[in-house]
Amino acid sequence: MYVRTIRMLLPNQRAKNKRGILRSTVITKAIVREPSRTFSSGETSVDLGEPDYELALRQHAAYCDALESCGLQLIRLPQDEQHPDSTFVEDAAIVTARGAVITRPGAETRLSEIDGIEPTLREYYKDRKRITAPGTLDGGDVCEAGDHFFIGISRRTNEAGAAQLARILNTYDYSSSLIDIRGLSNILHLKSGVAWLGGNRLVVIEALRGLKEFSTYEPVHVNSVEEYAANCLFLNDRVLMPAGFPGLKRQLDDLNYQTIALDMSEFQKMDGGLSCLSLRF
Ligand code: CIR
Repeated sequence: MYVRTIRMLLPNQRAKNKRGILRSTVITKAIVREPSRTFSSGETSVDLGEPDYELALRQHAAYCDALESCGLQLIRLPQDEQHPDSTFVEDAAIVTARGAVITRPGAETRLSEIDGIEPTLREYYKDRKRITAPGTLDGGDVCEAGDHFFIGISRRTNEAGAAQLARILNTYDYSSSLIDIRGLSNILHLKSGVAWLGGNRLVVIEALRGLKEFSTYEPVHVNSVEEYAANCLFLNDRVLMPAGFPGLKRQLDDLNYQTIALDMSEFQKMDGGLSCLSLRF
């Protein structure tokens, strides 16, 4: 019933909801994968201690519940002990309304995660492209903002990978801009520092403020203490955000967004943001 209501309200992407927020394309599905017992041996560059596996499972379950409460049907992939970081499904593919792209993750240990995602994408996307060597690209570096995509060049995504993706997106009639974040040591991926909130609104961390690529957008600034919260997710009219960040929460409340706060502590320990736990389409 909830999903049908949104469809009726969305004759085009510029429609506004009753809170006055410009809406995005309706998302109906998400691919997720529970963390496996090897979760704590994944890649991480932060020093926040070892994740508690049982707590990570509970946090993941709450995340899945939140996606379902936004009207999404979940495609649940089995745990994969061979790939400790495979719960971060977002890095292995880019899924759009017009086609899917299998990535080529920038961390050696994550390269073969794509083999575990591709069979599922085959079921839903006739049109699948892929990033090829020497290109590397993590989905976490790709921020969709309606018909435009921001692509980060980072420690994981190289120039060749970013350029390949830009060309592929162009064939789907999407525009894109490349943003080099290699000088920023505090964020792993572009989406660790920027999120689209629908319409022309972006959540942006201090280090990315004032970029010319964002000049036509209305920024919602996240201060350095709350940086982790910048990776939030605008989904069917709501915003999923990490719990414990009152500054951003207040700003989103003031802008009339309906937020869902999720405890992400165990994923944060492994350098994971909120968006990276699902592939939404
Ligand atoms: C990694 O370092 O690759 C994983 N431990 C975390 C990846 C998080 N991905 C994301 O935020 N898109």
